[in-house]
Amino acid sequence: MTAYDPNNIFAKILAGDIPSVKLYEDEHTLAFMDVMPQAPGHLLVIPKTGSRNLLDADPAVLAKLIPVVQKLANAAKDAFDADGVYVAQFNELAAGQTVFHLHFHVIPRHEGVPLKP
Ligand code: DGP
Repeated sequence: MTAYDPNNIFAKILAGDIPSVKLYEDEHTLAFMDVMPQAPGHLLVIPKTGSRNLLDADPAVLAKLIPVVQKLANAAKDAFDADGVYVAQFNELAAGQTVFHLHFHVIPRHEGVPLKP
């Protein structure tokens, strides 16, 4: 398995070296707006510890992260008056991952409205 690279973009956001629009933060987790939103309200939830993706993540980290994903999925659904919420994450380049720090996409969805490519 490829090692975690601490120079990835989300590590730089965590370090405060790259700005982001923060939505939520606690001891273990940060959530911020996606810079290339596929729909209004598209946000990302990341752990503060360095996991490359779900494949190498410590289950104890996931146990802190997933309740925040759930909380923000509900909040985004309400805030954008959405019909549903898309929650996704990708593991390795072949699966569509481009930033190699574990993250969950949370995207409010409306009936009949496709995601932007
Ligand atoms: P992926 O690795 O394919 O699951 O998606 C990475 C997402 O990260 C993509 O939707 C765009 C977003 N992204 C990339 N660079 C930045 C950045 O510098 N700031 C923010 N807020 N989002 C970023």
